Amino acid sequence: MTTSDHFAEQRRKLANDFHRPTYHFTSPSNWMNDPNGVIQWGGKYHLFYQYNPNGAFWGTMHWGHAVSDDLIRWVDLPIALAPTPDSPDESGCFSGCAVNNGGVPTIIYTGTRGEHNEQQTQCVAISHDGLLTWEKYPNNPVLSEIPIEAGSTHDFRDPFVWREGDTWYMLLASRIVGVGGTVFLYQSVDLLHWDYMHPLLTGSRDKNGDVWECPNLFALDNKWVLIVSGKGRSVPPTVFYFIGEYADHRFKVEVEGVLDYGCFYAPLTMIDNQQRRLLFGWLVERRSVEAQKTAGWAGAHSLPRVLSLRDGRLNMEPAPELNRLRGELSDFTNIPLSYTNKVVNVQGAALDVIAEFEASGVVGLVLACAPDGSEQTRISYDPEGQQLLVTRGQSGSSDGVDLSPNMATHVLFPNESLQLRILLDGSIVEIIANGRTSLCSRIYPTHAASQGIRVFGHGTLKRLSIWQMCAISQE
Ligand code: DQQ
Repeated sequence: MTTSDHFAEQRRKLANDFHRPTYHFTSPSNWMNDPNGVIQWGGKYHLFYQYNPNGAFWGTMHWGHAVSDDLIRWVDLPIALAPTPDSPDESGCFSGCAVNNGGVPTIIYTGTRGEHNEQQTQCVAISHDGLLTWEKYPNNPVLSEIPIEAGSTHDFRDPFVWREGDTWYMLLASRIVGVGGTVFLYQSVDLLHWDYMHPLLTGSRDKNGDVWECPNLFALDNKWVLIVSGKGRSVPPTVFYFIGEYADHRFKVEVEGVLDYGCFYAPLTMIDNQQRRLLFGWLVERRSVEAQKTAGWAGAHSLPRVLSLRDGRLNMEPAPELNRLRGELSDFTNIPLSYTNKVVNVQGAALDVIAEFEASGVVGLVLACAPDGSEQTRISYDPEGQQLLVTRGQSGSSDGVDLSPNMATHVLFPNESLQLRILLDGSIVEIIANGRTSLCSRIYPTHAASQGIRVFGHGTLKRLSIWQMCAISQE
């Protein structure tokens, strides 16, 4: 059986699971997490991802690989990186990036050793056959020493590399013990010998987490943006962004924000040949490991988002290529709302929804609703409290599933209406409000028939457009 037949077979076996997304990328089966090494090569988009081929749980990290002509439909390729016994990545090939080094596709990633992946060093691999197979640099690791100011820690990972003139720069995510998450800046002329420069930014432990992971630094609309994933004792895993000036290899923060208020984590960005800065994130499961193992798969990626700056804030729009998956449209305008739920005569578990509200009080939508309303997920906005809320108490099974509400602060400008873009796909609910507040959530309805839609609130639903979405896989 070829690799592609094998992956197709795995996808076919899971195709009837109505929690599994149909138009978001997920691995053929088993566990996946962070996007890795996203790069455009020869016109095609390559997506790598943290992958455990041994089951639907985190461990033995490999790099899965998929390729796409259009950013939306992905073809599975063979595993790109696997741990090599008795080597710096013998326990795992952790996250990293891919760059074009004078025509040579090059991956820079973190190799781990030790039972708890506690030895984290930076490794290089190159491809001679157009990104299909990868040869690890024989003298790996290329960097193993953690800067002394970090203190006593083993967190030292997730290289993000870019080029300025003839010099390569790299950020590595780590922590300064007792202070907070940090990103260390390095430079190199050949991607193999790295000189440490200084911490580019260190967060506050209480606000941004004890440790940072998966950094990104890039120019955007005349500013620079740093994105990090932070976590720790007082902070659940959260993606933070910082906008500011980057000059003389120092970063001065002007604005900071939370990139997502739900289950979106460890994003990676790339620039494509249309000069778009694209962001891919991991949508974390919100059910027990046992439930994941029973399902046979875990993890998915967000739809790629195009980043821009608007009014000094980070703006995110799903890549317009997504519109090619739109099927039947149901369109409504100027629906007067009453506080009780009004049934919208549309059903679906794979939907792209645009809703625009003129809110005089709390307004919202109910999705994934059972015919009798016994199961439902409520998305509401309170203009007074400036809060976007996803209520999951009735979303479905309570067996090992997180039913707690998701909340985001969302401030509307004077006279601005509430605009919600909702991408519902099986267990995935991706919400972007007015292009700038992101809240991704996971739900696990118990009935395949929980597909109804209702609207409610005080005010007017000026526009409601609902597209049925086509699946991206043949299986
Ligand atoms: N996931 C990887 C690490 C990274 C973490 C391991 C973030 O490289 O720090 O699977 O989700």
